[in-house]
Amino acid sequence: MIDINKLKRVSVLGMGKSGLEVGRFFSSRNIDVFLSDSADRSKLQETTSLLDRLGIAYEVGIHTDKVWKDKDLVVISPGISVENPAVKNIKDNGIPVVSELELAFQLSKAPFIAVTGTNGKSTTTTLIGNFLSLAGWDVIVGGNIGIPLVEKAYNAKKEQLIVAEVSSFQLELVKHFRPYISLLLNISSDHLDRHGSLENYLNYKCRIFTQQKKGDYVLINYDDPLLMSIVDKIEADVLFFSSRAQLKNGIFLHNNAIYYKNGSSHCEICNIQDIPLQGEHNLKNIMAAMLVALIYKVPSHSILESLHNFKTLRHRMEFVTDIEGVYFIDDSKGTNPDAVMAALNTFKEPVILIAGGVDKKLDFSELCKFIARRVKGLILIGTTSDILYNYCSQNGLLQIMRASTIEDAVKRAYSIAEKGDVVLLSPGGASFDMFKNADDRGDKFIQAVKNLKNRIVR
Ligand code: UMA
Repeated sequence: MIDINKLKRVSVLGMGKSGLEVGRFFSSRNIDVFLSDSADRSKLQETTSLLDRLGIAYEVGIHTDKVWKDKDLVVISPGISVENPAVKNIKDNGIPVVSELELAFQLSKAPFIAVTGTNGKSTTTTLIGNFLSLAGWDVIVGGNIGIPLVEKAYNAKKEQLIVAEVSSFQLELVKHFRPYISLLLNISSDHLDRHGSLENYLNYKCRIFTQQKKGDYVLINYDDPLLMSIVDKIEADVLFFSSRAQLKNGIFLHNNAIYYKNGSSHCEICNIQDIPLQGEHNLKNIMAAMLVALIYKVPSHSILESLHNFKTLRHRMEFVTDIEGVYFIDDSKGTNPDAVMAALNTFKEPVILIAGGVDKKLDFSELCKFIARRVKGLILIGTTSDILYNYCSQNGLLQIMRASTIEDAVKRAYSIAEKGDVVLLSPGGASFDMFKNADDRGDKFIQAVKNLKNRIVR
């Protein structure tokens, strides 16, 4: 286990959100810290001037041996794979490597509630945070959702609760990570460019419960066959959630109401008409979050009050505006095929889909069959344009256009839209080909829609 009082010299690989936070954490505790980032100096100007101001040492453009020489520990940013030669070199030289998640866990007195899955992680993490804090718990929400945890976890008191969104990237480098409750929401193809196969991706996700023991909880989606295939590996107590089956142990949907059953106790939590979020996928996210709230004995009325106050997260099925009766929806965080299908399933209206992005080596054949059946038109952006174009046209979709920029995509979508249609940005790929990240892509989409509206509605 990491003893912060014994750490003298540490380094951090990657100077993004996570790396920067870890650097500041160690530096403010007078531990000699060194940061290393392989990107060009020109891309890191803001970061390097901040590090200069803070007096933190760093290198850019390359990971040299300075990263591991005379170091007690190296913290690896989530975006850097364990297969990266720099990480292998550090390990080969016998220096311990951890992810920021593992570091945060080891330094925390507060228990962790950890949420993973391919889709719905941020929504479920936020819901759990909301349910518990409205019921009076002192909650810290963070992790992959965009809030590094190390500083908050180190300062947390044991009565507090840490609700962490956890990615497969962060789980690559955990060792003792043992949440009190872990949630596995769903598994479908994602990040295969990094993990190589669906099996490897699933194995990394399973690390969320490897250290959990009886008395801890693992909450599993009963409707997901891949997740059900790993239940036997779990030592902790398992509870299920389902929108399709009536369960003996867990939370489920039956006759349009949500029920909780545990042994002989059985109660109705609410009717689905009381739920403001749309789509079966959201119903499952809500049930998973409710299970956590029920473990902490949060009363149903408090869960419902919290649900009513829930605001859609940024860039996740976020309503932008309407232009002459055409509705624009931003789902920039829909970065894999399942997310796009879930997004399309929430609309009864005709949809013009804007999709495409970085290829994460995913199989788009099922998605394209679905798109061809479901959408009125498809506007393609980014590096996966060709793959999507070929599959969708083979499946009979006639209205397909390519766009060079997001502005162009918005204009083309509007040109074929009629009153009552929905224009949906749900890319099904990562954003780094054309944008800084998914937030940047969403922001630029919103801006493009607003610009178009200003030109049209005078
Ligand atoms: N870098 C190197 N060497 C390399 C590769 C990258 O130095 O070989 C550098 C890059 O030049 C860059 C830095 O590493 O400067 C970026 O680090 P990072 O990719 O880990 O990004 P952070 O800004 O630190 O954000 C990370 C998570 N990013 C990823 O997992 C890719 C964020 O999740 C997370 O919110 C944040 O830490 C705080 O915990 C984002 C994400 O896309 C949202 N996650 C994936 C997803 O949700 O699908 C897993």
